[in-house]
Amino acid sequence: MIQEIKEHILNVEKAAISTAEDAEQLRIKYLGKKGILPQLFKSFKSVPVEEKKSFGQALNELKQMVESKTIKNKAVKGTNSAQEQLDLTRPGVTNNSGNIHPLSSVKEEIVDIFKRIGFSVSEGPELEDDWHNFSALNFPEEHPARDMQDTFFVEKDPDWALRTHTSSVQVRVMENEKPPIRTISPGRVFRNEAISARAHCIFHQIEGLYIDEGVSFADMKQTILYFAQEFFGKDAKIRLRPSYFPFTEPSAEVDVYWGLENEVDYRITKGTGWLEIMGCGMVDPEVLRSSNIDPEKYSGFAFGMGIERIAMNRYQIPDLRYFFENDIRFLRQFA
Ligand code: 2U9
Repeated sequence: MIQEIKEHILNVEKAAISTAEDAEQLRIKYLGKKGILPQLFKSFKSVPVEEKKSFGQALNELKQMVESKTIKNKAVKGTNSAQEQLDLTRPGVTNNSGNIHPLSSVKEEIVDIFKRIGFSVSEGPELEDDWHNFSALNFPEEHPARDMQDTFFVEKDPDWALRTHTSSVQVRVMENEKPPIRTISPGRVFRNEAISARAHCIFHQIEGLYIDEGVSFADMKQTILYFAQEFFGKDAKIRLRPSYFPFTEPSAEVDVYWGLENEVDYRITKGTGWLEIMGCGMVDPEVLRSSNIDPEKYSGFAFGMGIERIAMNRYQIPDLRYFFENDIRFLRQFA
């Protein structure tokens, strides 16, 4: 019996297999339901005890031989045509995968920095009503931002417009959640502006809001310094200049020290070394009250930045329009 198995092993070893069909034939002959191996396994019972061990080993050797011969040949010669067999001289298949848009990667980086200190991310509609975009944020009726020249209103219904900032999302958070609120809202915003190298009618913002008992101007400064050092490097310094926004009081513009070494053209820091990166301020008590948050009990700070502006600086992009043209030669540089 063992001699018979050894002959099978030799036969399988010698078997010439040039197509998947040959491999399948061999598999059926040995491993098929009525094949040689199942028959041999059946006869195992009648083998004398002292021969069982070597019989079993020989059977396993045969089985492995058949399996390796059939599987290997099926994979390599997965076709019947000799011409179509593996051709190692053929050029490789190039992987044409896309890459993350520079605005998305800058946005993700900023979002991650704030997530690390407990901010959640909130999103909301791009088409907004007058309340969430303007009134709840303390914009007076006659404020120029409400003007047709700055805002894309829905034709025939001036109560609806494309949001001009993502602060509207944060108004919705204030209406639906109780303090403590710590949230950032990244998103697309729309302003009726002439398109140029420095301005576009569509751009992206990230705004942040922190409301709790006892939140102070010092908390705001420290949070912004933390952001600047995470994003621009641990030596980054910031300075605040007084400013005005309807929704914050007091308000400030934030500059980060960028130095003059990177000043390839005078426009970046205008020769001062300081680069404007965002606006911020303490949330106006009237804004808290509009969303039913008691300003006697709670205070908060907010900030906002334009993602294009930060990305232009990070990648030294001279014209904001590149971000929106989807020119593959521009986008591939960020792969
Ligand atoms: C609520 C209350 C206040 C968000 C803020 C700024 C300052 C700001 C601009 C930066 C450049 C917009 O993209 S930009 O043109 N934003 O300077 N934004 S404070 O203030 C809020 C937000 C939500 C409820």
